[in-house]
Amino acid sequence: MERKWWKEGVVYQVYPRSFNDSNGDGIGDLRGITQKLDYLKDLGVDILWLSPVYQSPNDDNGYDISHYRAIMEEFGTMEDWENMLEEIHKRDMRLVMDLVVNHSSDEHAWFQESRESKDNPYRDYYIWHDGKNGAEPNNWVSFFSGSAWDYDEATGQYYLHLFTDKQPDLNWENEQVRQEVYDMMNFWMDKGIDGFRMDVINLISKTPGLPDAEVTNKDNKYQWGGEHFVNGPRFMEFMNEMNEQALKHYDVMTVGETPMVKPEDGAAFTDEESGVLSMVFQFDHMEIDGDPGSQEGKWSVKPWKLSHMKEIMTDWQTTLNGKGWNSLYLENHDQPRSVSRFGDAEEYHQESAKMLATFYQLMQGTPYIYQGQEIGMTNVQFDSIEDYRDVEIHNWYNEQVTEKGKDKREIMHSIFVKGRDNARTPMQWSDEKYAGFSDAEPWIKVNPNYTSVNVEQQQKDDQSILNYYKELIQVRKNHDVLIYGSYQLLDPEDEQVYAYTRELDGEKALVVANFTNEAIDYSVSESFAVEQAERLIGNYPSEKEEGGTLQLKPYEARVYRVQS
Ligand code: ISL
Ligand code: CA
Repeated sequence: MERKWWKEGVVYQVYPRSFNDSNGDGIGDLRGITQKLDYLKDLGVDILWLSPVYQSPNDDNGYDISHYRAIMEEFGTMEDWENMLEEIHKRDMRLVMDLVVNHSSDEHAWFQESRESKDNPYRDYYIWHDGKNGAEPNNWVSFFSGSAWDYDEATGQYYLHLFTDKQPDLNWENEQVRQEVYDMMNFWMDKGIDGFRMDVINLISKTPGLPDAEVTNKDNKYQWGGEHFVNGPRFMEFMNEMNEQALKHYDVMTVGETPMVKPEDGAAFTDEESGVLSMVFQFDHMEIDGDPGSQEGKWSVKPWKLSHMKEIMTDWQTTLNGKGWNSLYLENHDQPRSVSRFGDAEEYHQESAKMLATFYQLMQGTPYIYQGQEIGMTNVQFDSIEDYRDVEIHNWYNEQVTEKGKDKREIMHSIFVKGRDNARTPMQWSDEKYAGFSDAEPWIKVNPNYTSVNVEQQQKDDQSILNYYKELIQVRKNHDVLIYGSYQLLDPEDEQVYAYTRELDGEKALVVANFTNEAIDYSVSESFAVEQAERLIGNYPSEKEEGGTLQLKPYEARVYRVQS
């Protein structure tokens, strides 16, 4: 396997709006990020990925871009951005920018032109169609509820939007659109960035003719049309072209956000010889506690099983081994907080947050940390729907409660468990008012637990989650086996302990993670000589044990290494 800086590095995702506000308007900004670079360097991360900072009307917090080469005013100026990049590079860190090109904002000049008239030169930059029998051109549902089409009075046609109606899909069949995208990418790479995270990049190619989706849910007016746009017919062709015309001329990393991909797709997309991306974000493990096949999709709340988690992670680990490269994550700006989701955010907050970090960061792939994860930030519950800011949450609430009359408490519960605003409350820097994020009232409420969960407090405490993250990052960096080694799962059926080994050139590591709040005697497979092993890290003080049985405490995680 080829050595690469982006395989060895750890990525930290910043959601700029919620990270750090430098000018007291309640909104995080670029200078705010620059102020925290020393913090990030000290944490040990190598690569920063910023969620979009481009000009945007913020219907979907920057994932609706109205100018691809301008900085959002609320976040600062191009000069602030350039200064931030310089400061990142000075510290030997790198910068990955978000690339959102499946769609733009409806306020982008291209769309403003496009909707003017049917013969406007920009008409074909987007996907316009006549209605069918007085209704939408097809039956596709939007990711964010309702039809994926919106009628535009001016020209009497519908335009496609897989996300909100303010996020019209760009028409990738149009060569000019593709050229605009590549030119824009080169513009940012010429400025010196080190890569792109590509938003829903595997949705850019749609089946010609845009046929109806298969009706899988008779009760629903609109249907999931993934078969017509996930990894669509020209996806690889477009990506190869993008590599030729932009990416391959720079030393950059790319990570494709690719909903619905399977390990075989992931292996093909990231293949070292024939692939088109450095890595992808897969979603299989994020769907483990929902029901993607049901009417409610992600909003259905379902218990999950550790054996299922093992099956998913192992499939990704083994299918990509020796071919492509994994990304490793438990959180991002769209997902609930991992300690609330997979650990115990109350009684074993510290233990389970550390255990989860150990479990996912030491697999084969590049680990991603989402802001606040390193201090164990948790989910939040706001009593009133008015306190939520996310368009997905509001669309869901309106559809279910306002339109369908569903039980409000039930819908609020699904929002507490799955809503994206769980990840978007302000970063908790200290126990000062507004968690040290801002001097003014933030754009979204702070999680009330900031008085006990915050950076300042954890910096002072040797045993904190934050200090464990620092140590863990160094352990991985110091052992090639934890970066490049192959992965083998132990005990696939065990519902309590997740254990796996890594192996590289005669060196072996063992990762053991207790996912329960009980003490467990775990006997290590004879394939790993734990008696002769060196302990690399653990989330409880180490104790001498006899033989190959580990007495694991609640949510305990340990890592061992042997050299043969
Ligand atoms: O967030 C999800 C479920 O709540 C996903 O379905 C998500 O919408 C999907 O992964 C695409 O996400 C990306 O594109 C969206 C944007 O809203 C997300 O924030 C972004 O990560 C549209 O640009
Ligand atoms: Ca600000």
